[in-house]
Amino acid sequence: MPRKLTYFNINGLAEPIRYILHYTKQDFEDVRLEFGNWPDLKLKESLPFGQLPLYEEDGRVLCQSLAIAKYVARGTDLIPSDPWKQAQVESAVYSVLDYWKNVTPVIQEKDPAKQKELIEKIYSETIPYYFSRFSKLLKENGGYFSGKLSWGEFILLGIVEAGNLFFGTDLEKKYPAVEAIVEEIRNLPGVKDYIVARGPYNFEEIKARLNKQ
Ligand SMILES: N[C@@H](CCC(=O)N[C@@H](CS)C(=O)NCC(=O)O)C(=O)O
Repeated sequence: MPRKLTYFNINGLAEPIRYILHYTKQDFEDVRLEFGNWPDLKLKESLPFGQLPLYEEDGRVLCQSLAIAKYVARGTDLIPSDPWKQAQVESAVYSVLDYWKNVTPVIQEKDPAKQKELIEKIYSETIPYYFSRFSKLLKENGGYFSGKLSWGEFILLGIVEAGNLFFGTDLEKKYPAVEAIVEEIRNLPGVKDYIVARGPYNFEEIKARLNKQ
């Protein structure tokens, strides 16, 4: 079954999907666009909502990173069988994305002084607010969002790493429960090899592009 995931050559919203595909040993074409070539208007117009990631399988297309992540996790042990646990995972995932919605306007801010001010607020308010709650959820549920590893913790890892790339730090270090799950997933078979093969991301290119706009 040919699978294709298209995104930018950065971690962002696609990395948890890449991690799940590698962990669950599903072959896929990992298409990475360079920021310098975006917007590719022809491609953008062909996308269901003009944005990436896009997942393709057997001629069908799917957008929205969470829907894609959950779809590629189906039929694996990453989806809890109990409906309540499934809902617990989704509740956590939506909260992780709520956190990220606070960060994206800061990444996109072009005025350096304003961006500095916004980063300070993210550090003093947003990160402590959300990360303390992610920690609490993980601690209350045996280190996971619903008692065992699910696609939800992959989303958390992806969003933590996307923030780390932008802020130039390791946000999880101050939150041991978050750090533990992040490290657990990074060391999973499939994921570990992928990270080694992939190497680190470089945020300079995206910064240069955002500054040019
Ligand atoms: N809710 C969407 C958001 C997708 C999104 O924001 N994609 C961004 C990259 S992270 C994008 O395609 N930006 C380019 C553009 O909008 O032209 C998802 O989760 O997939």
